[in-house]
Amino acid sequence: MDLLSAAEKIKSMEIRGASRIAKFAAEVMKEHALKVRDNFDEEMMKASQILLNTRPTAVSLYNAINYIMRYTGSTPEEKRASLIRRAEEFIGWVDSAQRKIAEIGERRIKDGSTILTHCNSSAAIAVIKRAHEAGKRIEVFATESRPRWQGHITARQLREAGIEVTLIVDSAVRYFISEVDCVIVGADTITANGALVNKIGTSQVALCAKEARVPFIVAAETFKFSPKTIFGELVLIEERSAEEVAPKELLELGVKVRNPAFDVTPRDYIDVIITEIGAIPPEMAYLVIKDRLGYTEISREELRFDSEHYE
Ligand code: RUB
Repeated sequence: MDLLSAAEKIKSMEIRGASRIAKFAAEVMKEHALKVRDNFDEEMMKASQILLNTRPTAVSLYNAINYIMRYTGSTPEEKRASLIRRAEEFIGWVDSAQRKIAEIGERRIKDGSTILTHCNSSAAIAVIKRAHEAGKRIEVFATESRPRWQGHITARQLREAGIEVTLIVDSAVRYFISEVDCVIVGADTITANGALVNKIGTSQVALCAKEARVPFIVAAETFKFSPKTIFGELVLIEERSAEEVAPKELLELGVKVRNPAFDVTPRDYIDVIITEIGAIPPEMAYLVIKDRLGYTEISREELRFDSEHYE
């Protein structure tokens, strides 16, 4: 597949979900590296920027590109081999992290639980499926996740795994929260101060969960933690088109629409973040970025792409 069609697949959300986007980008970078003949560094840099320009919020894409672009070597052949190795390492990281998260997260789910999830997170679903496979009797409330209905994907995936699922409208979360034992969601980005950036509506779910004293659990691989936030950068929230929300007739009348795809849940609403290196409090986000991802103030220059590339 050529680079531009790959980028379009991410933009149009044919490929969506933070870890799937990152893994896909790694595969595309690898494929592209095999095709590049001259000016290897320059061409790979261009490819990185094209991919980064697709969707701005999920830091997994940024972390994938940054990881892959730290290839070494002096000849084009050495560089290509190093880049391909790093892309494969990243793909392996995605797969193994999710297995580990499922294993750790499953222990937090009690037999007989009702779980609520929002949007469609492969990490959250991996935890839920693992609990089901361990023989726990569980039920899931899945929100529709307007305007793109990712909740339908979640409901289908869980049902196909033999799990009891009830689909609810996004605004019914508070209505049902007293029947829920825990909330599990995924992450697009975790900031240095432990806040969660995830599908629009997540923070309302967290608010309801806190009010009802229902544990709010996040399933997030460490490549969802944002090194850029250590340096004070804010996470850019993607705003998508009005057509996703309103029919043409309304738009033609001059009705305005705002359609942010993500929102921010402050760390006080989060009980635990399940990562592949353990179940951690959100307050530990800074250490994950520093020690696990290896970013310190000294390595600021390691961040080869700054936010202007997103604009
Ligand atoms: C998807 C979304 C998911 C996270 C985590 O948004 O918000 O909760 O990406 O998913 P979109 P995963 O559909 O707009 O990409 O755990 O699969 O990485």
